[in-house]
Amino acid sequence: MSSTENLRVAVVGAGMMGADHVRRITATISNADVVAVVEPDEARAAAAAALAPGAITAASFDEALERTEIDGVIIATPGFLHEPILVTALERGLAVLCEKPLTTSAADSLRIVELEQQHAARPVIQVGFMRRFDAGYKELRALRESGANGALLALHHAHRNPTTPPNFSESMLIHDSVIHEIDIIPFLTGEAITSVEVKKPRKNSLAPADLPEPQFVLFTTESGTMAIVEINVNAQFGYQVTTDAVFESGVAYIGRDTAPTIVSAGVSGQGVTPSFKERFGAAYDEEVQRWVDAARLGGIDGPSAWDGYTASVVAEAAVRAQQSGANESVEYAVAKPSFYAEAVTETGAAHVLTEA
Ligand code: ISE
Repeated sequence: MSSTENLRVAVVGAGMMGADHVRRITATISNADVVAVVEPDEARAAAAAALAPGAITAASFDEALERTEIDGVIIATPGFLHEPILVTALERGLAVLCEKPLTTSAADSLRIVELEQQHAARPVIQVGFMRRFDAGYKELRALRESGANGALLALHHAHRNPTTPPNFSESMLIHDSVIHEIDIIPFLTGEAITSVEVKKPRKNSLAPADLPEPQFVLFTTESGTMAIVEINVNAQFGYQVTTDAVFESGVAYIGRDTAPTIVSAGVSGQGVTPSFKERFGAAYDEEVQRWVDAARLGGIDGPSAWDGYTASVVAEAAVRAQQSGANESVEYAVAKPSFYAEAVTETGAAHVLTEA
């Protein structure tokens, strides 16, 4: 495509995240149009397409590809449905922004990484780890890189959602939720995760009967930095994601003051964001804009399929740790291919191309 034309985007999956991306591309960011909403649920498809004048609705990705011209695809279906869409997109030479997780198994993610190298001259799949675009996480990473407070010793993460959707399973605590920390820990520390352990405190009686949570997931990185994640997805009160970083000579925290302080009826207090859409709204806007701008030039500007693969390996070890109660080591099957090794930007991203 010419770099002066808008990117023609298909959004696959019109649930909460997919519909939000349709709105974002249409109303908030520039240089892209939603041309297709792919969603088997007709009511959802129509509701999302109504946000994007001119977009068609289709029950499958193949149908959308037959009916309209598409340059890029945002994959926002549940994670276990990502792989076939990724394969089709690679075969068709499309730009891809794939919501997390890349896939729900390390073997499937590795297959995607291999397929991408066969089909493309450079990475074309960006993975939707939006926290890398959040101002707080970027600042924390810069603080660690500056060395101003010495080495980073430990991280405390709280990851709290108000409730879970139906059928949210124990392994989804990892694949759907903790996958964000699995990506952000290497981003913050600059190191790979080497082992993981899970502890389960007293169960919240307000969580579904078959969902033992909250849980504590403890990760260790190459140098011995430890990161503890409280995953707590039936916390009732709202959405909260915080990180406290413990350095040798200081502590830094992010995520506590993301909503305005309200003074009313004799009380002063801070609101809590209702969901990830608000907590990470600005990060999603930046993520999608940067993907669009890179995709129009044939590149990506954010986490790659390789980052998606390494996260899948750690997630699999964490699910093993949920079951075994043991400290599970993390083994990466292959070393990072040179295909993925290019200049690193502020978001840990590679493959940003510039206009000729
Ligand atoms: C959801 O899918 C997300 O990606 C949110 O960021 C995360 O906090 C939540 O736990 C997931 O279910």
